[in-house]
Amino acid sequence: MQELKALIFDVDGTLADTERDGHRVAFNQAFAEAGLDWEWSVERYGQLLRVTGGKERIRQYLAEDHPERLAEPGIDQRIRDLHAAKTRHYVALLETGAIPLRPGVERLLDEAAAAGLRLAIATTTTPENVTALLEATLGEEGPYRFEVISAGDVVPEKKPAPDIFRHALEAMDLPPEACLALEDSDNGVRAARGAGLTVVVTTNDYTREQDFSGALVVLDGFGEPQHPATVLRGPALPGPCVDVEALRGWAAVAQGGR
Ligand code: XBP
Ligand code: MG
Repeated sequence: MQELKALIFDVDGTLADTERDGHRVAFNQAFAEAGLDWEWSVERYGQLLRVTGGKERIRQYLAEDHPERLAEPGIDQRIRDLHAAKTRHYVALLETGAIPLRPGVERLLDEAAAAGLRLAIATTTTPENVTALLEATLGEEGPYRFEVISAGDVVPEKKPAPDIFRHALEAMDLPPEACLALEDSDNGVRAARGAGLTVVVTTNDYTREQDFSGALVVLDGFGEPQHPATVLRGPALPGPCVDVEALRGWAAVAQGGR
């Protein structure tokens, strides 16, 4: 049996609830700054989240709501400029400390590191965003807790393509059987499964109703000893929250013939 050696974390929606009060707000700030009257409501943003990647999301919005804009000369550069402004606003927002880690994340990172598990990140978001989130929540050393940060345009195709998880696996020189992926969305589950990984899902407000049939286990969060997590589907939790013992147990279940 292949022993569990590493955890590969998604960022947006998994490490922190960044989308509604972070990315969405920053997109709207970038639009307003550019003199555009585009405004993404909480609900509209939920629909647009089907498309991963900020530049790709702006393009999808234009295709749906302003298709004539896509034919304008220079539109590709316009999207890149809008997205660069959005990243600037998003990083500034994170630096205010407005977005905390989800409950249980810091505990789990500490426990995993203490148990000798290797830690990596596989995300569609821009690398600067990951660094800013980890520094704002875990301090200057935050990013260094992860030996690999695979992010954004480093691969040609974003989730649900498996490329970003393959990128992280290659960087760690580990087979997928030695790792677990921690995700929050159906796009993320498809990407991780495509790379051969077993997936543990923690849902959030935007992803709760999605189809997680590819995941081994689905929970409502990582939980804390005083605030237990609930398993929504899959094998039971041995204790009140997701810890190294639970992850090792699930990795063993996955090896047992999934
Ligand atoms: C995250 C995303 C990202 C962020 C925005 O998906 O889809 O696009 O919403 O980031 P996942 P950028 O959690 O599955 O990685 O604007 O930097 O692209
Ligand atoms: Mg996510």
